[in-house]
Parts: sequence; structure tokens; C-alpha cells
Amino acid sequence: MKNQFPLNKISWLPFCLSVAVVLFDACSDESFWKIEPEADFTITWLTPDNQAGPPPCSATLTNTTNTRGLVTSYVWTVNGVEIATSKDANYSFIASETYTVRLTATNCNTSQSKENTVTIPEMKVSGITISPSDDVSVVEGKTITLTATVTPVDAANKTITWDADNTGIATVNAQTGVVTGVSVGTTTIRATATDGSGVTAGKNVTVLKADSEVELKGIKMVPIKAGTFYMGSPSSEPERSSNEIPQHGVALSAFRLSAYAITNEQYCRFLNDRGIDGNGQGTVSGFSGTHQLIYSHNLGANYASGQWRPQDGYADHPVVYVTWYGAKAFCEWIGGRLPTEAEWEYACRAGTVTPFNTGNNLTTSQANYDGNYPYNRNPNGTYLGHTQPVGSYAPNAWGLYEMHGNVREWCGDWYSDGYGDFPNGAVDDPQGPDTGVRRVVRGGSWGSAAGGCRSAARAASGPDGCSDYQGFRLAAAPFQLTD
Ligand SMILES: [Ca+2]
Repeated sequence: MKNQFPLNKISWLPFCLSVAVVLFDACSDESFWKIEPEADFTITWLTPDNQAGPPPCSATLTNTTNTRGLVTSYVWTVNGVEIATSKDANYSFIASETYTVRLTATNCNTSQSKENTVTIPEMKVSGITISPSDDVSVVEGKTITLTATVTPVDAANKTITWDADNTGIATVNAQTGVVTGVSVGTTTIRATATDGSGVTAGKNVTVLKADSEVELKGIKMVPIKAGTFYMGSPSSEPERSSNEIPQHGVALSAFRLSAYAITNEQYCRFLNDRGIDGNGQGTVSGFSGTHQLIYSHNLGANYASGQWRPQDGYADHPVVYVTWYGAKAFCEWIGGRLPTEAEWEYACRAGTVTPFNTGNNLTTSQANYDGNYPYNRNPNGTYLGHTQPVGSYAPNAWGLYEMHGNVREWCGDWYSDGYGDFPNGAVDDPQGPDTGVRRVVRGGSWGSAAGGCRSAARAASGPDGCSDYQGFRLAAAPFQLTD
């Protein structure tokens, strides 16, 4: 084409200015600013599987816009709110919802945008913890409630469902976690999250046979759970004694305790099995020589014709005239031991903190003691003057009978006016003093005033001592399937 601009002096100046503008203002030339093909970006999730996870979920937003053209600015928005003006960006999505992520690239007066939607899923359960944390046992026909705690606490759906591995052994309510023992055995009870996370946790539950699996060679034993309590009496307790202080915290391991005091019939089985003759003497482990175990008595056991027999009509009464040595020897013969003083008080209280496990008073319809001496100016009751059959009175909350009254009961510990060498703080499984003269007896008897039957009331007797108001009950290790 012929040049239409004459190269004269007049036309040179505007021409040069025009060239200068073209050279230094890229926006005037489409070939510079065109962004091809379009604004674009990728999202990289900072999760192990590079998938959008539960909140907070972080991502790197990487700009992939074709930058062949000259881009003058980038603007990132999430749900319309600007989050960055850099080429690339990072963002943390903090809610379970759908977000719109938008990148706008601008050159001069032209903008191009790219939009992506991302959905952040709900926070799911990542762990389940079942309590109680220890292995659990339940007696046939009885129930125990399991509870499940899920993590994280922010999980959108914390609902779990329960199921049992073997419903012939135990069933469980799918919603409440209440387990019912069906038949003897062990099965796994599971808690499973219902949010699709697949998280599950299991707990072994052992079902015990009612009144027989937990028993020890024919003696009904009550499983006592591990726990803590305050031993001794508070200063506000009427008729308390100075040997019940200081009140102190005690933590105990699980054990078993016989539901009743050992009876004449049970004790005679031991005497005859051991071949103890009419002098009532025998050996006791840990002590040299022979010791008096028992004396014949008209409320207890009698020796005649080469056999020990309960007094007629007293087979199911607590054995009496039994010494501490005799009580210890029986417990070892049958595979158990005497309770410690702390175990005895813990079991007597059965979770109560009142003077009696019946509350603030003990009536003679609740226990066998001398009703002429009621507690704390309450009305008089009856006085029966001798033992009653075991199980004559209602049990405490843990199923133990006649912890108060009937016969007072030997414990394994030596007695001291304080609680031995107990520190002021809480103590674990205390065993009492290392040495002493007398052994602890607890719970009062048919001959006691009500105040002497209190849960905290302490008495003592020489290990050779015996009387018609003194017996014992059996303690043993926690239930094991190998028993
Ligand atoms: Ca008793």
C-alpha cells in the first residue's frame, strides 16, 4: 500500500508519539493482554488422599492460567469474599458446606474468571472409647450399661449402634448399650459409628452364672468392684470413737466377699476335711506349731463320735467360738483369705457415707443387735440374745448380708488405735500395721449397742480370742474363669 503519510517535518512529531505509546502501553495491543485460553486453576487438598476431607480442610489453589499474555492482577474469592490477590493461594475450609472458589485474572480492562465448587464433607467419627475400661462381667439375667465416647467431639453424627458377637451369651440394646447376660461365656460387645466412617470398638463381656460361677466351693461370693471411699467417721457422726480418725481416702482393687458370715455347717466341713479332732487345734500357714481354731459351743459347732457337727438348729447360723487363727485357716483351706479392715468397711458401706449402710439409724428389724441400746436416742428395739440364721435381714446395696450385727467379724489386719501407718493422703489397698497384739473385728454383733455396729466402728480381739458373738466372712481374689 502506498504510504498515505507524507514524510514532511510537520507530520513527524505526532507519528513518533504514536509509536512511543504503542511501545509502552501494552493494553493498546490485544496480542499482549489476551489471556489464552482462559483463567484456570487447580486445587490440591492437603490430605493424605488429596480429597476434600472434614473441616478444617486446607488446600493449595494453584493458578494455571495461560500467562502468555500480560496479566496485571489476580483475585481469588471464596463464596464471593476476597481471600488473596497473589498468583497462587492457600485456603482452609472450616465448615461442612459447598463453597464456590473463583479466580479472576485481569489484564488492562479485560477480566477472565474460572469458578469451581467444592463440597467439604461432614466431620466423621475417628475413634470410640467404651467404658468401663476394665473387662466387664455380668451375671445371667442381670444387666450392665456400657457407654461409648466418640472422638472428635465435633463429629457431625456421634450416634453409635451396639451389637453383640454372640447373642446366645449376651444381648445388648442397640441404642442404650444396656447389656443383658444370657448364658455363661465371653462375647464381644461392639459400638459402631453410624456415620459411615466404619469406626468400631469392642469390649469383652463375661457372663457369670448366677449364684454359682462366682461362688467359691459352695460359698456364695459377691463380686466387689475396685473403687475408692472414705474410711473412718466424720466428726459429725454421733457416738463415734477416737479410733476412727483420721478419716482418709482409700482406693481398693476388686475382690470378692462372701454374701454371708461363714456358717457352722460350712465350718464343720473344713474341720472334718482337715481331720481336726475334738480339741479344735490345728496348724495355720505362716505360724509355727498348732493353734486353737475353734471351741465347741452350744450356738456353734460340737465334736462328737469323731465328727464336727453344727448344733441342732444352728447349721445356718454364723460359726462362733472361732479364733482368728481358725478363721484364717478356713479361708486358706477354701482358697481365699480374710478381708482387710479397709475392704470390710468399703463392702459394709456399699457406697454409703452415713453411720450405717441403712442410713442414719439401724433398727432391730434391719439387724440383730441389743435393741435396749439404740442409736442416737432413737426408740428401743428388740433384743434376741443370740445369733440368727445368715440371710435373716435385708442385704446392703451390694448384696452383703448382716455386715451390721449378728456376729462381729474378724479381719486380716493387726489392730492399732489409729489406722496403722496410714499416711494422711489416700492409700491403695492398705493392709494395716505390720505387727500388733490384737486383730481387727468389725460390724458389732447381737450383743452390741447399735453404735458399735456402725460402718466405721472398730474393735479388736487377741488372735486366740473367741466368743459366741464373733465370727468371720470369706474374702477372695476377683472372679477368674479358671476358678
Ligand atoms: Ca456381722
